[in-house]
Amino acid sequence: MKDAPQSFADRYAEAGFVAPIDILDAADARALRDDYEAAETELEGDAERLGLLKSYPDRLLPSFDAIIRHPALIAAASEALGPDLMVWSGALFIKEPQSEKIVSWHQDLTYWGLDDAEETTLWLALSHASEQSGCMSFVPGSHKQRIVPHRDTFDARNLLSRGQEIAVEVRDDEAVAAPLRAGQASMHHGHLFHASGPNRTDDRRIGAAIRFIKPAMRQQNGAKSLVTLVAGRDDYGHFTLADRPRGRLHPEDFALCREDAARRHEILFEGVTQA
Ligand SMILES: O=C(O)CCC(=O)C(=O)O
Repeated sequence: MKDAPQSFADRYAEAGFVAPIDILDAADARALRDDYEAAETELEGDAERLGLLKSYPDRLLPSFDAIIRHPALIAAASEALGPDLMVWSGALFIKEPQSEKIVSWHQDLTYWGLDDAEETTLWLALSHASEQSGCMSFVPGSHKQRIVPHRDTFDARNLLSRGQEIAVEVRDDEAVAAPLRAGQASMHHGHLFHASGPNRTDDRRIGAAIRFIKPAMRQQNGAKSLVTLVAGRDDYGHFTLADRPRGRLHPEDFALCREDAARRHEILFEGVTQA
């Protein structure tokens, strides 16, 4: 007798990830990318605001605020976390054409200063993420371990802020690549081992890493990071709830993002002497 297909929640619980998940059609994914790239053009030469745009597209562009509330993303995140959901971050990971930038093997929750593991990432591809362009790879089942030791490399090739990598051996033959078409997403657990390679194509590889958490989570140092309540209720008040963006690239939204970035920088680099 053939086994019944596993449910989404069972696949996620067992492997620590699910991919691919259809979210947007090609035209809508393209429109979202175009909106982001138009904003990049508008901010050309302004490295500080470009950096904030990459870290907070959902706070600075109404199109990205709408995306983090997309019913298909909410449905997927709810499978892992239930009905009450906040977005803790919606930052973009971009690899330019023919870029050597990589992401080393890591577990997301290592340095975010959160007190629990009630978190999942929906990584939404805004361009094709193939093995050639540096899609993510996951080690199935590795989320069942708690956080393993990491070391900081501060390698300039690494897209991660501390160049952090897992200090124990990760065998490449244990890893599974998760290619995505533009508009598809993968979902992964905050303890899952994952990494990605360089971009050997002539197009940018762009993905929005949308981090959903349960409202009961908190920053261990008591900081009230800026988050967006995207489904259900917040009965805890552990975070600062963001309103929708005031407009497109609005100065007051930049000010809020700037303040939050300083708060998060402190959390991320706590105890680090070399930055
Ligand atoms: O974009 C990438 O290649 C890596 C992203 C990542 O590590 C994450 O979303 O947790």
